[in-house]
Amino acid sequence: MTDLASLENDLMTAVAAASDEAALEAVRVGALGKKGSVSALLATLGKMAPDERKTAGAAINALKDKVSEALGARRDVLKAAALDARLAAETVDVTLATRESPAEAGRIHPLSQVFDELTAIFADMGFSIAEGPDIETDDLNFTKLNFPLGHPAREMHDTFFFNPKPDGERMLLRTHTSPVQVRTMLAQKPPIRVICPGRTYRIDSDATHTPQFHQVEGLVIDKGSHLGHLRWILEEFCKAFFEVDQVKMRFRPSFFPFTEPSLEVDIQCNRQGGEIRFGEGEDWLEILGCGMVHPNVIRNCGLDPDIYQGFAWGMGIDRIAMLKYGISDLRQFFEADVRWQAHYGFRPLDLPTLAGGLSS
Ligand code: 2NL
Repeated sequence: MTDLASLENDLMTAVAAASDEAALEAVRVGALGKKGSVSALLATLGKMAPDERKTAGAAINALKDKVSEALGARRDVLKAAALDARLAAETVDVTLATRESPAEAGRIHPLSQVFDELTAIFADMGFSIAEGPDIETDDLNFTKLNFPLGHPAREMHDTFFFNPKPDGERMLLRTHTSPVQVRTMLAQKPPIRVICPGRTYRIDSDATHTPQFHQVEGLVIDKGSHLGHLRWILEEFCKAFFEVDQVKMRFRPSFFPFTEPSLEVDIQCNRQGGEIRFGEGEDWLEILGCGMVHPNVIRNCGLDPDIYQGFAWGMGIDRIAMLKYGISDLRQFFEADVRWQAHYGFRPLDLPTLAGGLSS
């Protein structure tokens, strides 16, 4: 019986040690197969005396059952492990690999941001955006706009002129975006509602002037457009742009060759605490010039001033961008310093909208 016990011990060890189903099958054949160790023991029963056969038979059959049961249990374990291994090895990754994030994230320049804000605000009021060339004719930049010959702006020291062409015409870098409005009036029939943002050029250079700067002008021409409409538009613009619920405005008389009457507009602000806040306080800040379009300009642009009238305004984009975003020196806009851009710039997909917030 010690032989049986040690055989049982060997077989159980072999079953436990079988690391896959093939190894386990080899153990089964070695024990229970035709020439297996347990089968060989069972074959000895026939030659035994009945008494001996009774006890030995029971013991050998018990061993056989025990080994069968252990083989079955071990097979279940190995089958489950094999299935787990297959499941782990055969997984299908249905996700797309993410793209590597850029080493450095770009930023939207504050001037581009303000261009987009202006577009959102005025598009909401039904304005179109009009653009024109930076290189203009003297006629569109000055003559059509009622600048008299000999006006200081027409002099070499204020305006960048190109060398005269053979026919004597002098092209120039536009000194304001007004020629875009002139082009609009020449090309379209009223009603006209446009804003014209863009680059402008004057010979001027110090802490508050750069030779190239940015303007946005607006123009409304219809049969009954008047300063009351202008006032409302500018008030809506100021509230939306400076992101305040109310802002007081003040109109002062002024002069421009292309408007009559001409006005300058100040908005209410608070300068206490080294920071300007709009829509509160007792101080005033000039933000734009405006007026009723001069009848000569309307006529010069092919419209009858006895039928059509309207208003226009103009402001410096650099200036309002500096005011809104607390930028102290105009020249920083033009330096292309990436560290400055990282601080003052905007995230590429945060497009300004009236519903989602202009600058948040
Ligand atoms: C300012 C003042 C202004 C205009 C621009 C304009 C354009 C046409 C006709 C009449 Cl086509 N006016 N533009 C009118 C008033 C003022 O700009 O201080 N800009 C920075």
